[in-house]
Amino acid sequence: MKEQLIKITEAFFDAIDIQEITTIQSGLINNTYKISTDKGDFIVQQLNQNVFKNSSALLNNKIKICHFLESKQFPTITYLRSRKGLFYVKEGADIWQLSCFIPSTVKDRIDSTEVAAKAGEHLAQFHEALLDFPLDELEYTIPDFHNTCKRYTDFLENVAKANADRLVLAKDEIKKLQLFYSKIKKIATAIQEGIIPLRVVHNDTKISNMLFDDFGSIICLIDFDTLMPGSILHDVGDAMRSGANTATEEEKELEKVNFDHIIYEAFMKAYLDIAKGFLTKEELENIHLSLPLLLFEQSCRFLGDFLINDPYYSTQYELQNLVRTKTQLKLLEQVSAYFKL
Ligand code: GN1
Ligand code: MG
Repeated sequence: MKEQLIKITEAFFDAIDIQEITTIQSGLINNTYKISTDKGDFIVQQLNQNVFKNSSALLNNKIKICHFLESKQFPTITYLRSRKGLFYVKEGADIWQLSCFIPSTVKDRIDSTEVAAKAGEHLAQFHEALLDFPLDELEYTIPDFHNTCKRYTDFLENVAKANADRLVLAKDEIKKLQLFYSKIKKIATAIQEGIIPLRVVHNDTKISNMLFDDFGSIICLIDFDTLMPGSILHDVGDAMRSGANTATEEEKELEKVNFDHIIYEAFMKAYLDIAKGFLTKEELENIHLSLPLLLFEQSCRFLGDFLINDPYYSTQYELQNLVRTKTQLKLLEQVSAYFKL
């Protein structure tokens, strides 16, 4: 690995001495490393081109948005240009990017109402900062990424072609998702029909994509791979899917997984204090559906992947995508009871 990383970093610097390499484990999609060098610390990331088939769309979106945020002095990631003047390098068929490492703490979940409020505030400020970014300058890096209706039909297709053993293991979860769809269909359709407006959103706002300082404030959001037009409901829901879980999406002991409504309410209050200034009536009326929508969608994605032997999400053990599904479904049940859905 070191030899490969030397080759990549040398495309950015004339001479560079890599002193230490650390693999960053938290993402499920790309390969990410932190390197400590004589020129400072950097993040080197290899794009997963099975997932991101349109790499130039992704690179365009990322760089345009980072520059736009920088022009507003809104904190963001800094990508470096290679010696050829590009924001990436190609190594064979692989695409790599290099960005400045930001000393910070990464959290999987939110542990206090103060942090919840700071996260809600930051997400609203992020959406607000992007209000005047022209939507038509962004490309769709993954079409239908948060099209929940399509995620559900894709899931049903995977049920139809499932591995027989896994189908038996997942029969209760499949039934739960089939029963729940009617509760989420209306809002999912309203998003597809544009009743809920399209805005520039992040689309992957799990808490581990927020960098925190020592005081629990957010330094910036990271992982702009899926930044594209979408609904703010997706960002709010995805932040709370991880933030308001008393455990993580990987927890095997389900009794540890619970919906923390105190964290949820603290986050939402801070988010809405700012966002009520720019959200439409339809967004405000439906904002409480953000979390169940995303929990449902994520369950369809994890379980759909499990049923066809995990081609999408990286796994370290056999039943991991089923475990992930169960954490999302447990939260979905509690959240539905909380909102009386
Ligand atoms: C993936 O990039 P990463 O690993 O943080 C996924 C998200 C899921 C998440 C679940 C491009 O995010 O949509 O919510 O896993 N990203 C993509 O942990 O599919
Ligand atoms: Mg991501």
